[in-house]
Amino acid sequence: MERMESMEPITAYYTSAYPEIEPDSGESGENQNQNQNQNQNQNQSEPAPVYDEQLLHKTILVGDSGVGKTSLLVQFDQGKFIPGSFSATVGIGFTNKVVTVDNVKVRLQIWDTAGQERFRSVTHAYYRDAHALLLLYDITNKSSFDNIRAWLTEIHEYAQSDVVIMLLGNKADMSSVRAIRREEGERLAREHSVPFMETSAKTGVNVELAFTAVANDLKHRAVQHPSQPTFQIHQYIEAQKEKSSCCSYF
Ligand SMILES: Nc1nc2c(ncn2[C@@H]2O[C@H](COP(=O)(O)OP(=O)(O)O)[C@@H](O)[C@H]2O)c(=O)[nH]1
Ligand SMILES: [Mg+2]
Repeated sequence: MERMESMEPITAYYTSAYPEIEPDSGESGENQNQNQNQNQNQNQSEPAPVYDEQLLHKTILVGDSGVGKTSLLVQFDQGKFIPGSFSATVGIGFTNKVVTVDNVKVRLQIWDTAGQERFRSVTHAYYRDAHALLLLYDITNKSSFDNIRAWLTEIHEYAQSDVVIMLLGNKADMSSVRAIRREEGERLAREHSVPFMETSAKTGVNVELAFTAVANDLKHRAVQHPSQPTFQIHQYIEAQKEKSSCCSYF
């Protein structure tokens, strides 16, 4: 906890609109902008914002000790599973990852919590500037699932109201000793209106998808135009799951 408090605060910001330049209309950039401004004035509408690739999205992994937070991050970062528990010190700090969404680079700064896995021990400031939270339980460990409600209470109390939350049931490769059925995870997620999937840091199943879905949501929120429909993360996940249906069954 002390260590977390002594960390540099993360500054992340959302930018508003830039004028959108249409490619190859045969006019110079200046004229284009002028025309566009005229059009805007005529239409009385805002230009569609362009995503700023310098944005850094603070993303935090939370959940009980032993659910596989560090393993999940290592699998996403390095594409491998390193068996055995990581010592607390390995989990401290963050990993920067770039996820490409619709041809733009979405930068995630992923923080792995270690040693703060008991409620009320994660500093509140740590939640406050989070853009996304991946909340993990272990499908073989009932208490890690039961604690999800308490984690969510804490998150709703201290995180920004528009934080992107995703519930993950990890260790899906261990279905023979499963303690929590997938439907239970789905039900809990529905109750709290958060997206859900089962992952395995060991086999890599759905690990990429979990982070990509979050990156997609963050990207869409950053350029959200009031007149456009909001990004539907649930639908995105379902569509991606269908595409790779070979691998989402355990
Ligand atoms: N079979 C299996 N074991 C896992 C998985 N993820 C983590 N583990 C193991 O669970 C233990 C705790 O993992 P760790 O990443 O240290 O959990 P953390 O305390 O939440 O960071 C370690 O022994 C990992 O090897 C998984 O998806 N499948
Ligand atoms: Mg850890």
